[in-house]
Amino acid sequence: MKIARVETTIVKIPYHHGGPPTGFGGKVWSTLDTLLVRVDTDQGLTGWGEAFGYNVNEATKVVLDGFIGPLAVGRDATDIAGLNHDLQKKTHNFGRNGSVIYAISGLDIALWDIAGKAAGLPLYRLLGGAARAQVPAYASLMRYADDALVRKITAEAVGRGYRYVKLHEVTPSAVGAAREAAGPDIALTMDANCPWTVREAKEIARAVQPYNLYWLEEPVWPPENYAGLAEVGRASGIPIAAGENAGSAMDFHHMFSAGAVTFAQPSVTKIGGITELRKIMTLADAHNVTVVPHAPYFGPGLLATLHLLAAYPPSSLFERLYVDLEASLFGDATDPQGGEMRVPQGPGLGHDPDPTVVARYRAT
Ligand code: SMN
Ligand code: MG
Repeated sequence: MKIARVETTIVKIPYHHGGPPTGFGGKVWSTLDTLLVRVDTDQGLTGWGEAFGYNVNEATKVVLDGFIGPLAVGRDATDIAGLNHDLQKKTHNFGRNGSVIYAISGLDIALWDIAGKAAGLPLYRLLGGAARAQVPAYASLMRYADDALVRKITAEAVGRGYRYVKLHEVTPSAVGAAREAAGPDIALTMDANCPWTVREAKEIARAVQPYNLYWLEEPVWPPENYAGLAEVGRASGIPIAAGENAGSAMDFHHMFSAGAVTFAQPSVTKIGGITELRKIMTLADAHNVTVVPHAPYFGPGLLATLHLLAAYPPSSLFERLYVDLEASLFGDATDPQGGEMRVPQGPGLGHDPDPTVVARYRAT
């Protein structure tokens, strides 16, 4: 079975989150955007993947359309690991981290979808998972930079059944506000997105100690300062989480060797897809690290992450970005119920993007 075609579409869906317009990476997000990767085989099977993402969707699309897609056409669609390895080697000098590996990730997810469909099995079964109906999720709040809003939205997320809440805030007072709203029994985490020197990070970590954080995520600049992360973790006793900005399993090897993290956060649409993420799960096991994938997205990457978690024995968490979308690519499959996400039970990823939603919200 050969890869006959690789096609990309960007879908932009309006959303709300209970606060004023916000976003990540210096951009205000008025829509939540998904880069869909459709792969057709010469045997008539179609798979769907998702490549990261958001602010670089247009760039990743160009890489898929002009570089990775053409390299993949004509290759054996069932040789997923072989093709992933070959593409990584061929393209290494054009970007081990960024749009090139994101493009390979989207392709890899689509090929796993095809493999599941060909076998007639949900992906988590193919990955060796037992029947598992749901996985617990954490509410990943947008950045509000407003303690009153943090208090309100945290209370709302807990009211919706979440037992785990992540803040994208950078002040101890915001964490205090969230702790007050959540009460003592909810696991609270703080994602700073790499702002501080090691010394500054240690000070902030000391200041948030009373709030009993479940993890502190990416406190240090730059993200690959693994020794710095290890130092903050040691000094504060707060478990450190990181990994969404790593580019490969080898990056995680360095991270784990430095003792940098308690929680590893590879992102399936960034790291090289399901193939690369599974390597990291094995590596993490050997280092006594728990994988909690980065997954603030709503396309096939969300579904792929659910399958990976369903096939991952240590108990872990799904990251559900705490926003409400105007429309969903997969009906109610992207909605949590009582703080848990349902694991799709259909073949492959379990759902194809709804063509009416794609047609209505497609940007390209
Ligand atoms: C994040 C990164 C990129 C886009 C959205 C959110 C954030 C997370 O760091 O961990 O979800
Ligand atoms: Mg993060």
